[in-house]
Amino acid sequence: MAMLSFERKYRVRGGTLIGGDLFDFWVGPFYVGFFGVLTMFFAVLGTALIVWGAAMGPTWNLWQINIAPPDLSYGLALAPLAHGGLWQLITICALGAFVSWMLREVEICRKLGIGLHVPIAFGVAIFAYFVLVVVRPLLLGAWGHGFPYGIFSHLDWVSNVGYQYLHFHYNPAHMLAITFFFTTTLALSLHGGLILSVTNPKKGEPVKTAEHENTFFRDFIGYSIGALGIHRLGLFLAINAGFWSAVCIVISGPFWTRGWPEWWSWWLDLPIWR
Ligand code: 07D
Ligand code: 07D
Ligand code: U10
Repeated sequence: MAMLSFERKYRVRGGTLIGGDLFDFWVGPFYVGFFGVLTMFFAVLGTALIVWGAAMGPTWNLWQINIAPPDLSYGLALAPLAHGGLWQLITICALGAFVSWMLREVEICRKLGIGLHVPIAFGVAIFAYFVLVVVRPLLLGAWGHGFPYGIFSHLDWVSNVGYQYLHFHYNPAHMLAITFFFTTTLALSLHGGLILSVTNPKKGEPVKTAEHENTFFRDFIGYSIGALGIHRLGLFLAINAGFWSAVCIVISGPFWTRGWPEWWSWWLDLPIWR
């Protein structure tokens, strides 16, 4: 079915989570829905607050604009706008926009009658952000532990926090997260490469089939995970990358306050060596 006639067929009312028929329409290619309006509301407001913060600051250089969280001395209190209050409001807007965006994905899935895999995957990214700017600051007792909103300033934060634990690479959950990130790119490159190699043959050659795909990997590594399997694996790897990232940062501070290399002394302390 051509795309245009498919869209006409499926673009019917229903499947919304809230608001019934209100906002159940499309603008150009975009489905709107209650959560589309909510996304727009939070995104426009959040961006306006960032621009306001930039206007207060010393620079309009896009790379250097920085909206910092409150000083640690404010603890978990609300801060004055110019001293981190803006960061607090922007964080609320960001979470509002991300969660609304995810729920808009859910509504689209429901309309199409497909699974909720995409919104669930996005939920893991939101979870990692939520851990960085809400869970960890709450556990440490100050909003000042959140990361600053700025292109370069957030890099400084990552580096500084990393060195607070001497050598962040020794954080075992960071190792797991990195391994999942690397494996995700390996899996996507193998999958992208394999699909292109069978569906985009040289001129005059026929398009190949699933048997070719399976045989390639059976010849190569003795096993083929299959067409459905590689997508399950991809989602599993990517979700774990985000999940273990959240774990690696939430344990740094709330559950382990010394350098990460020291954590490994449990290995040296094993009774087996004594
Ligand atoms: C390609 C999808 C498109 C999304 C894009 C990002 C904005 C920000 C805001 C000026 C893959 C749009 C950017 C809306 C503009 C202002 C105030 C996704 C794609 C193109 N980071 N990070 C970047 C964010 C964190 C880290 C780039 C966001 C953590 C490192 C971009 C968040 C830690 C490096 C960016 C976030 C961290 C970057 C490219 C939120 C650990 C880089 C991102 C909301 C996760 C790289 C100058 C990209 C870079 C980079 C955005 C959080 C570490 C500006 C929105 C605190 C080490 N980050 N980041 O392609 O070049 O993502 O930085 O959590 O080296 Mg970051
Ligand atoms: C948080 C992004 C969420 C995004 C959302 C959507 C918009 C809309 C609109 C485009 C989680 C935003 C959307 C704004 C845009 C339009 C239209 C994703 C998030 C919801 N590290 N490290 C990680 C590596 C070192 C340190 C994670 C590698 C050093 C700290 C990952 C190396 C030190 C933290 C990772 C390395 C250090 C991390 C990041 C190598 C510094 C974290 C991925 C090769 C000296 C962070 C939850 C992530 C983390 C994190 C990888 C090195 C410190 C596993 C490969 C040794 C302090 N590092 N790191 O989390 O876990 O994505 O955050 O050396 O906080 Mg690290
Ligand atoms: C995959 C796949 C596959 C495919 C695929 C893909 C994965 C095999 C079949 C998809 C993959 C790709 C296309 C590849 C490229 C993708 C990436 C590299 C990922 C990164 C993507 C990007 C960088 C692009 C990002 C672009 C975005 C997010 C679009 C931006 C859009 C908007 C800003 C509009 C969003 C729409 C909303 C929120 C709802 C609708 C709203 C409107 C249309 C605006 C009008 C507003 C209203 C009516 C509401 C009014 C608002 C109000 C009242 C609030 C006002 C508030 C105030 C304060 C003023 O596996 O299969 O192929 O293709």
